[in-house]
Amino acid sequence: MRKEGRNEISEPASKPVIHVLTQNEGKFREFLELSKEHGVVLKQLPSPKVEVQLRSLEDIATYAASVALVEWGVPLFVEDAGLFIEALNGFPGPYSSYVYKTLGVDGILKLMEGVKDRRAYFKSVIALAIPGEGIRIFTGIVRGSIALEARGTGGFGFDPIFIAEGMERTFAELSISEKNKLSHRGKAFASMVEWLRTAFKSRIS
Ligand code: ITT
Repeated sequence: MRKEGRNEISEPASKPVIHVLTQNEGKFREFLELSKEHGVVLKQLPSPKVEVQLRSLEDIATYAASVALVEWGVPLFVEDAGLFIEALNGFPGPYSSYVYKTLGVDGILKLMEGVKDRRAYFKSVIALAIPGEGIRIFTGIVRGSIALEARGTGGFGFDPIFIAEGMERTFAELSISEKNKLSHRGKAFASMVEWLRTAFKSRIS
């Protein structure tokens, strides 16, 4: 069912409007700041992103975006993200949301006790859905390591235990804009906006 009657991305003489489905307020705050930096208007749609447990972030995001497109009929995106720890063969990866709710930050620190190889990365997969154009995927990765203990009060999820390459502070010790400059999410969002500007050049200023 189409809930709004127009494709807002093509509105002339105004900033492009794009919708996001997420129930994660930390994630939404980061997207909101990114959208301001990129000159895009972001609106949050009031329904949850459908969560199916598939084996890749790409498949999870694509499925959720397809369902949302049918429901809303407006240009929208969803994001599926995860923390991949090398010494744990990429765990929790696509299971990050569930693992955060069950094991949490302390559980991951416990699994990593005594582990020397602390390399890890965050990956963001954004699935953009545009009526009549289907689904397009944008990804971003930030490499780093798992801290020895949790530090910081900012951000969300596994931020207190992730240190990006070249940094000493955890993601939870950075401001939103500092994190966005380095993060998987910031990179995926920038790729999406770049694609939108090229694809809709005549319609987006
Ligand atoms: P939505 O599906 O509603 O967007 P979610 O929290 O379930 O919210 P994901 O399915 O993408 O989002 O879950 C990814 C989980 O991975 C998330 O709950 C965090 O625990 C973790 N995560 C992803 N990106 C993160 C980041 O930037 N910082 C810290 N943890 C992150």
